[in-house]
Parts: sequence; C-alpha cells; structure tokens
Amino acid sequence: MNKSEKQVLFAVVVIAFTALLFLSCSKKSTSSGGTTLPQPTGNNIFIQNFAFTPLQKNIAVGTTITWTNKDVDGHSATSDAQPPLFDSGTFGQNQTFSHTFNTAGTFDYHCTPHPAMQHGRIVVQ
Ligand SMILES: [Cu+2]
Repeated sequence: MNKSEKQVLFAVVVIAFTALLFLSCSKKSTSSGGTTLPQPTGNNIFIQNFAFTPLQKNIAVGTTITWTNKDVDGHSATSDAQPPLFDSGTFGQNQTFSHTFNTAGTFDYHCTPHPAMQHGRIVVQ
C-alpha cells in the first residue's frame, strides 16, 4: 500500500466513524424526545417511566387520589411520614391504589422499591 492509498483509507475510516457517531446521536435524540407520555386526568396519578406524573398535585380536603402503575416494574406510593400516612405496598402494571386525604397539609411520598425515584407531593388545602 503506497502513501496515497493510505491517505484514502484513513479518510474513509474517518468519514465512516463520523457517520456512525452522527447516526447514534440522532437515534438517541429521537427516542428520548419523540415520545409523549399520556397524562392522567382528574384525581389520578400515573407512575410511568419511573416517575410520578404529575409530580405534585394540589387537592381539596376529602379528595381521593388514585395512583395507577403504568410500568412493567412494580412500584409503590408510600408516604414519607413516620409512621406512613398511606402505603400502597408494591403493586404491578395497570394496578391501582387509592387514598383519601382528610386533613390539610403537604404530604410527600416515595416509591419503596426505587429509592432513587423523585418523591411525589400532595398538597391538601
Ligand atoms: Cu418505583
């Protein structure tokens, strides 16, 4: 292989590598930004993609909140209070858990199986 052949080969490798990088980056951006998750209505909270949706909900005293697990993985809705004000225990895909909030206050809660999940918040007025 002479010098010019080597230069051509080098150029081809660089172009191929750049194209590969570009492809993998563009794929990533479409998968993360292209999907719109369904939003719950009424006094419902979805647990989907390891997140409480919406993360915070403001309700009136006496309102019943229903959590629905949209993920394949089991989740829980467990109040941060000690002892917990409510605790769903781990529940599976498309299963629900409900709790009625009869006192005003701010009630943070978490997912017991996934401590890294961001805590949710119910504000009762
Ligand atoms: Cu979880």
